[in-house]
Amino acid sequence: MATTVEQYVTERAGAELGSVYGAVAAAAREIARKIRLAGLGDIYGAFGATNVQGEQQQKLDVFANDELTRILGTLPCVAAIVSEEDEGPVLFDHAGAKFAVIFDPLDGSSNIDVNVNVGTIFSVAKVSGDVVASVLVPGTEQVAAGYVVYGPSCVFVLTLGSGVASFTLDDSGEFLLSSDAMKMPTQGPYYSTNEANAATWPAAYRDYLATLIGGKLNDKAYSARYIGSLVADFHRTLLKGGVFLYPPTEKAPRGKLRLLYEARPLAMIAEQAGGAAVNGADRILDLAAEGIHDRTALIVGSQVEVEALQKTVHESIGLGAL
Ligand code: AFP
Repeated sequence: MATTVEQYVTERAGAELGSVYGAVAAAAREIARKIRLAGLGDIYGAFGATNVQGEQQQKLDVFANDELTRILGTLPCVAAIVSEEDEGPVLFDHAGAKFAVIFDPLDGSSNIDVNVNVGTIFSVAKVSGDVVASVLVPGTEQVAAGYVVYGPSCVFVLTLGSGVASFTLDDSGEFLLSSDAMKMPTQGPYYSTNEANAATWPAAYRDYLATLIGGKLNDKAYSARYIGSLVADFHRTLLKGGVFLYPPTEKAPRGKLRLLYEARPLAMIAEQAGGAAVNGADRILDLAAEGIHDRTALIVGSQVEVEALQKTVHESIGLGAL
């Protein structure tokens, strides 16, 4: 018998966390259905409002956020959800609840209208006392993480802090185990970045990219791949190896991506698959957040590429060897 997401998590981490993953899977199934049929309903395009990040909300952003909030809100073990789309946490009146679920409901949503992969990214934190304080602590305290990529097939990837597994949505609406013990290659064939921003990156990042393009990192020949949908770019990097980088830019000097909703969950998955994730100088999972919507630079991928980038950044800021 094939294993569902909820069964897999329940067997390894108990029924409460199993129910959280079951709820995310249920929401993802609805989101996947909505995306699949998007062209047939009035679902493409902007919702007509901006979110707390100042970005145009797409109709599917709103649907995905509502769906996750609604389903997770029914679980007695969930104290709160913290969403990229909301200004603050949504608290539930569940006595003794011990988890907060932190998510980007639909990442890469500007790609929806052109039928390009998008995704849901999430992590689970333990709540003790104040919800916000509980989620600002370094990412090493995360209980678990995962993402769903809505692509040619719909895939749910998760870590419970010990390895990475993936599940594929079947025709009956169940995510079934399709790959256990996933490993990221130690050095990959791809780099993935928005090179149009390179002129305003710190020089160390330009030097690093020139090293990759010049075949000077262990004589490896690289190809470029960039979708502009983090989940999809990360998923390829996880499977094939290489590096995804979104460095600081003039427009976003602290980076564009969100520490809580994007960088931390993917960093945990990358590390659990044998890869690495840094903000340039420091490991992503060691960073505490100042606010729930903090942004960060993100360099994530195979060990060889991420270590080489970190070394280049350290040298550029005079930190010396790692
Ligand atoms: P949207 O959700 O607004 O499409 O943003 C997507 C995203 O946060 C992330 O998924 C991509 O990696 C990144 O932005 C792409 O940013 P650029 O368009 O600046 O390359």
